[in-house]
Amino acid sequence: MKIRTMLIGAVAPLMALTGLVATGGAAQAACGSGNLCAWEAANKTGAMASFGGDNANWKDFPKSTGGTWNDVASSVQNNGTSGMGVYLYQHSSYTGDWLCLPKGYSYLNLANQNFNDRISSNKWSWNC
Ligand SMILES: [Ca+2]
Repeated sequence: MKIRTMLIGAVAPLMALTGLVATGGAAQAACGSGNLCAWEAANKTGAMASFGGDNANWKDFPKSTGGTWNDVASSVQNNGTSGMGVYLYQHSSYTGDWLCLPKGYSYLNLANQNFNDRISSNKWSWNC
C-alpha cells in the first residue's frame, strides 16, 4: 500500500521514476526484444528470465539455478517494443503491492523500491 500511495498524486511522475535507469550499455545478459526480463540478483546478475505477455503466477516458471521465479527477482528490465509499461505485483494474479516499469527502463536493485524478492506476477499496461 505504501508504494501505491507514492505513485498517486501530483508528484507521481517524479516518484515513479525514482530508482529507474535508462536501459543501455553492453555489459548485461541479453534480454530479448519485446520481453520483460528479470534477474535473480541486483545489477542484472545471476539467472535471467524473459517474460513475454502477462503472467499471473511466476511460480509457473522454473529458474535455471533451482526453484521458481516466484519472489526471486532483484533486478528487472522492460525491453518491450510496443511502448507499454509493465506492472510488477507482489502476489499472483496481479494483486498486492505493485511497481510500474515504463518501456526502456530498468530497476537495477529492487531493494531500493522495497521490492526485492517479492515479484509474483506481471501485467503489461498503457497506463504505467
Ligand atoms: Ca533475488
